[in-house]
Amino acid sequence: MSKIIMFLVFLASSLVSSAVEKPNIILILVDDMGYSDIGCYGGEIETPNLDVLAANGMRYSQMYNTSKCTTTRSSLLMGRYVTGRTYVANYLEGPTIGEVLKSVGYRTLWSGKNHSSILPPERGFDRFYGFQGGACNFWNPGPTLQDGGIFPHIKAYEWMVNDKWLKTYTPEDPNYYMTDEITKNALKWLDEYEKEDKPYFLYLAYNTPHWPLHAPDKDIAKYKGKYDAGYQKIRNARYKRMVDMGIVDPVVAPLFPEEISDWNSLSKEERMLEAQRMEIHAAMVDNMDQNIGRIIEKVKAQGEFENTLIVFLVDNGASHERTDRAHHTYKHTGKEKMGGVMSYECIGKNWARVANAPFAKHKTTSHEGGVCTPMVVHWPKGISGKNIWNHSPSHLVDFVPTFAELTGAKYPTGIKKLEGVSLVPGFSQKSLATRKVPIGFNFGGGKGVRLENWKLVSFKKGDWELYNLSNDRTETKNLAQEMPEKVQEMKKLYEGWIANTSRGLPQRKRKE
Ligand SMILES: [Ca+2]
Repeated sequence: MSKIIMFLVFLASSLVSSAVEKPNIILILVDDMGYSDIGCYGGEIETPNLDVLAANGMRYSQMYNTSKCTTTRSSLLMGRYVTGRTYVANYLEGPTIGEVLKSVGYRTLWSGKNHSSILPPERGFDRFYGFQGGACNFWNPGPTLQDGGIFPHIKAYEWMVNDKWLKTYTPEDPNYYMTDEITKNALKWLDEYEKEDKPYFLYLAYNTPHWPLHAPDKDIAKYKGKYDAGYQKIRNARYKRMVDMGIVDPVVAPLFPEEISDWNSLSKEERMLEAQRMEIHAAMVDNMDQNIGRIIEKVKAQGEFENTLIVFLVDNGASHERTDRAHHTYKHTGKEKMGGVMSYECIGKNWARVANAPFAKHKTTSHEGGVCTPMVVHWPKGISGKNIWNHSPSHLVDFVPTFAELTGAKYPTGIKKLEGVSLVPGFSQKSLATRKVPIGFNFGGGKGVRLENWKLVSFKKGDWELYNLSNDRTETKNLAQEMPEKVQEMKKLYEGWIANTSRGLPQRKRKE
């Protein structure tokens, strides 16, 4: 019996009938967005739909991802830490989140980005629309234009569209925009399965606001001139809003003193281009929120809103990477319209540091700006209270234990135990028992470990840094010199954790 089939047998035997109606679960994962980009986390970007979910639900202040797309997505799928630069988890170590939920009767749907090496329809997902890789041109993911003309494309990934695998995907619709299409597919499935007597798990993996910066003109127009004040002023204004909204305590979480270029040292033209980049980033986030609004509207229209758990989070902090062209030999003229199909702009490190305020650093680092994500959770039937902040340190490996507890699914025994803990007690505002297991971080040059309020972290060849997050949430006072014994204790914890994570298997290719 193959290992995968064995997991499914284990899981099927755990099928329980429950008097309580199982909730639908909508898990929304977005890509490379900053901690304070959305309105309900202090951002100036308009996100009314998420803000309403937050006002009627719960926000997390210390939820963690892995600092990078691939490891986050693999960790989320498997409920296990996937680390290193390997990009590939050991998918035979246990069932996927889709398989876990399918075993207790869920309809499992996945629309958007994959970026793991599994094929969703083979591993627990009834339906998949989306692509296998990390980033696409939002206007056209294919290698040619609709009229067959060549344009500056990124690596053209395999797509699944209308339940068929395609080597490359050039949509017929000249007005195609990926974020909208990811939503449209999800809405189509919700209609298709409306009469079915099964709860659903919808994994909505939007690629936005990842590079390249692409957004509809009408959304960009809303932000015209909004970023002309420059990096420092926008970052300070965000921080002030976070303080005024009670999101951060200025004593415990001063704004991290990031190195950011002096806006006034830029030429007039550079300032204009930089402001334009952030306008498009804002438009992408705004557009994403509009799409989330369409999903909410559908769930309400189907009478399912009260018993649908909606979770929103980001796969890693905003990206410092500077890329302004496609990955191939197209010769850029410099006259491509920014935000259009021919352009490949990104926000770069200065705006990333604004987007990640109040934290330090960015994507790929294990500092808070790399790994701490906003998380909004909404579930009228299951969350007691409204407008609540949850301050328990948590990690996306907690989703499998959480969803298993909520649905009665039994994770197989006899294999490596799950490393996460269930977030369910927090939904009824019960304090989580102090988390006894560490939360670990490792991607590329970033590594770290957190237990209770202590965090040990380093980046590239830097020394270990030690922080007490209970009184220094933004990692401004490194205690490593003062407390060498604590460093040693945390280092041991890190080494024990990393030895147990999933690393380094060869990537598996899809068979024809
Ligand atoms: Ca990402």
